[in-house]
Amino acid sequence: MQISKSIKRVIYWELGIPLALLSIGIYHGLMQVIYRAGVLREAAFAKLDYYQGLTLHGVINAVVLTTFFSVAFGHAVVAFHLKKEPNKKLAWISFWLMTIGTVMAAWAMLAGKASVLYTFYPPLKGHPLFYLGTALLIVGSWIPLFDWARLYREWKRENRDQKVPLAVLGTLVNHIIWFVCTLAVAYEVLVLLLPWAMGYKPTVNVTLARTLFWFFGHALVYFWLLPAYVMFYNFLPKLAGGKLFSDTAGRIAAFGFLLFSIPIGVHHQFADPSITKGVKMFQSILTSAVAIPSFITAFTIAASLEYAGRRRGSKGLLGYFGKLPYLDTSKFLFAYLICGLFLFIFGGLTGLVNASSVLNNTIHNTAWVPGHFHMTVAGPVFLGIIGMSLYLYSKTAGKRIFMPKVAVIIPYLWTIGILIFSTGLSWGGLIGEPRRTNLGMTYLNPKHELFTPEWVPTTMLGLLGGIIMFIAGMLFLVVFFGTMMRKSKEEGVLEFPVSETVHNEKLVPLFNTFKPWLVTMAVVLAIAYVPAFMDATKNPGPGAGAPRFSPDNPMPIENKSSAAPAVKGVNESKTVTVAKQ
Ligand code: HEM
Ligand SMILES: [Cu+2]
Repeated sequence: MQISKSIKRVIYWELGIPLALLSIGIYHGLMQVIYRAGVLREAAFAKLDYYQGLTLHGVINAVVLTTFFSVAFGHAVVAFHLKKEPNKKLAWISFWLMTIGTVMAAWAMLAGKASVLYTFYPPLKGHPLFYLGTALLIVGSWIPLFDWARLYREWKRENRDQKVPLAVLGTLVNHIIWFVCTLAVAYEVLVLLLPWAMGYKPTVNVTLARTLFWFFGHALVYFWLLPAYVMFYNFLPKLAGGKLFSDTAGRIAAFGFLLFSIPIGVHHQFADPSITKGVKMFQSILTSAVAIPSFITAFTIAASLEYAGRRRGSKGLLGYFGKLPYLDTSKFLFAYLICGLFLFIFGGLTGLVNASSVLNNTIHNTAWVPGHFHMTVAGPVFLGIIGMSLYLYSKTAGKRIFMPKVAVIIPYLWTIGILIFSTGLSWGGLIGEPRRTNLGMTYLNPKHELFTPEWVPTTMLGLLGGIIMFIAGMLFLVVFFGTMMRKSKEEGVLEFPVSETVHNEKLVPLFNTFKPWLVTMAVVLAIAYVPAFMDATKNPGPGAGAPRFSPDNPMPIENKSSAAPAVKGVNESKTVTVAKQ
């Protein structure tokens, strides 16, 4: 279909800005593996410090890129499936709020005033503009949901007995999750952190801030993932040359995420002392419930791929894997999605270890954790985002892909990189290698008394995998911006490879409406989170909470004068790796 120039332009900017920033994000990924392997034994390189780089890496890759993309993709999905255009003015207001917020946060990070990592746990204090910028980015990303909901209601009125298109359902579910979970982080930022960072309040309740953060933070991972799920259900079967096995399964999975993706955030706080065992136990069990929509998806997509393979003449139990269009440049998006799906198997399995409160003790804050989540957020999420960005841009702009053969190889190269990288980090984690630590300063420096030779092979694997990922990432940027620089060859249209379904399943009213699900969502949330917030409020820590700390100093900011000797000691011995977890 055709959409207006104005909406096209919003989409292009929302794809292009975060991808341009990705060059900084990926550069710091490479730097981290270099420091960690002990190749660099400095606190900083090119005037950018390890933690400053790690903050830029986490914020750009995992927050800015994912949020901009989800909004752009949502505009396209809603417009395409409902045949209704989003409101131009609102789309631009949302874009500008997100962009101004990003610029503010980027300035604070690049100026070295907010090296607090993307989790910005207090008592580490960042510059107020960092918090304000993040809040603006979030508020900007709320706006489209209300506009899409209006289009959805209009469409419903005109199409009473029809199923809501699955892609639209997934997009709305995703942004409802996002709206609800970001309310908590907005409260954390605006009510707890900003007044404290600006000096109006002397202390902050660290546990409460962390609990609010993870109310948001776990749901955030589903916000990352759901656009990829929309692609797996709606586009992957068609790209593979088949049909979607069950569309009802997709609806059940989407509503399952609505219920279970928020009330499980405490599984990131198994080691927080102020939260009682019962709350941890309950949320640990609910975490297992989230495996249900994931398994539904895994089986449905596998069945759809099998259907595609058999249509192409495959034989035997698993023969269909041999018949898929892995290197077909005209279907390059298939390669991105199938690689993402493959990585997700390992991401899911390692995630089960994290989710078990007992096993979690073994891997908590070790390199295992980034080993795990690069197979999710840098797996299906990232590959879905970059593959779809290229697809969406080239279709709507009517441009041919720059270097199509390279475009189709990139996801395989990335996958090989991640498999090596994550093997190194996971193995390292199991033998105690810490995450969020500039290992080159101490543990991976042979001249240092803390040198730990067991971590040489693990960090070397991390380095090798990281270099391959870096090359693949840079090649993608060349392909994407190379495509942008080309002249349009044909008229651009908004088009998606939409899959038909194998069976024409009956419309089940329960899976065609939001109301009962939203009510149940509120009930489950209250049961899971009221006790958690009560625990956190009851235990603010000694005094009324913690004072402000800067990332490079173990003494509170207010006590600078008395801290001077201690800091000197730390710098001299270089034995302390700043603990930020
Ligand atoms: C060239 C590619 C990449 C490399 C080499 C790389 C490497 C790393 C390493 C070594 C860490 C752990 C550092 C530490 O804990 O000390 C890390 C953390 C992280 N990475 Fe990546 N990464 C890459 C791409 C990505 C992508 C594409 C995403 C997301 C879309 C991502 C998201 C994250 C996040 C969220 C963290 C956690 C930051 C924190 O602990 O605060 N990375 N990365
Ligand atoms: Cu989680």
